[in-house]
Amino acid sequence: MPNADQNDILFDRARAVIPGGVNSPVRAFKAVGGTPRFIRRAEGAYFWDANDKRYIDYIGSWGPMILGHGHPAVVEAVQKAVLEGFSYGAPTEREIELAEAILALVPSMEMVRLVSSGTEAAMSALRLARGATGRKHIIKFEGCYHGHADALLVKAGSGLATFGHPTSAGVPPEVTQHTLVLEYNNIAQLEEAFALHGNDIACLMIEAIAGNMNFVRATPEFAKRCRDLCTQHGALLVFDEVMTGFRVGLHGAQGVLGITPDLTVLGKVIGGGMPLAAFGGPRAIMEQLAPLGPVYQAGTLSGNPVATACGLATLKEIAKPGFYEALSKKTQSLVAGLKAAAAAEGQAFNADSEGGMFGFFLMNELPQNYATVMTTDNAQFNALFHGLLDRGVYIAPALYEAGFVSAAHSDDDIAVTIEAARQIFKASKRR
Ligand code: HOZ
Repeated sequence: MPNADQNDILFDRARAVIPGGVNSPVRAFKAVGGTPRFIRRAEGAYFWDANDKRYIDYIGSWGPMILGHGHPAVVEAVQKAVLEGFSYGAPTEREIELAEAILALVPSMEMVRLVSSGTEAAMSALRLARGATGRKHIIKFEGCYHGHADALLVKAGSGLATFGHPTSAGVPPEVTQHTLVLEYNNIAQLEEAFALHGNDIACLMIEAIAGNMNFVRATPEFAKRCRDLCTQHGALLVFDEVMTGFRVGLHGAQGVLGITPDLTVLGKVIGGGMPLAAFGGPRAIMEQLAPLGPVYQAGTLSGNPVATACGLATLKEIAKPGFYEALSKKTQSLVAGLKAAAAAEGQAFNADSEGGMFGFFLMNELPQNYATVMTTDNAQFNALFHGLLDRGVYIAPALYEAGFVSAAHSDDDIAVTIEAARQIFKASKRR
């Protein structure tokens, strides 16, 4: 069978042994249809699927690959670490080095704990916030994703007096009854929520530049109101910077917005592509964690020596002078080129970016919240997704995901991407 599609063959095999054929749902292409591409290898700004077709990669493992795939300094650090052992379950000097490097770059954090995934970090930050304040309630925003801990898989109730409803089977309503889900960028609603529940709120958790409803910024006024209301009511402000940390800039979304959160949740870039995440904040709060304090948290692979080597090598590269200026310029040129191509073909379109993270929308205005993002015409997005994929450009297979540019993307990659999008916009005009 010389022309058999190897992705189809692998997908059939995968579905027999892995639910849906994937180990994380969005990879299944359910939203866009078609067969997921099974990746064989990656290098720089590209990866190759099972048919050996090359794609310009704009997901970068959903954020971590800020240097591109296989950066020589990172590969060298990982190879060296692997030879010294995969995991010890005992402390290492490298964990201290990584903690010191993170704290030096994120001034709101005085102490940090390393864990293995963003979900774990967000879940632990939440427990810490509740433990440190002695309160139960938490605020989150519709469209912000903080991993799949039970209390965070929740949608809004019918009003501010009713708390959230689970969005997943297997989550008892009792577990989400303390989670209040509010509309992103809605200051009036936020004020009302604090007026009603302020003294019972342990924390407000937010992606201050949201990357799980495509790319939506908190307005500076909204972000400031979050900070002020938390301070006023003794609640902790938790910035989930799993996506934005070291991605939108060297000091994360908090640096971009000039807001100091109480706790910060990190992941993705700090592991450079290996399973590593973290949460941190002021010493007095972090010392509530076991073994010092009463809030329990632990992990066999936390601070793993290979993952920390990968993260450290990545942080060293991105902290070099001019790194974010160059990355931002590249991302901005992609966004500007896509906008110009859409305008030339009469396609409703808008786009935004910060550092190496971007989003685009098949509508003229930049959305301010999840409900607006979800008014996107699905069929139009899917046509764009598959048109790009056919032309060797891989963007996230869902309209509610952000995109990522790496230092390895060349001007030519950006130009090829813009031209591919222009062709698709033009073809869709004819339909
Ligand atoms: N949590 C990611 C979407 N925002 C998906 C991660 C993955 O499938 O690798």
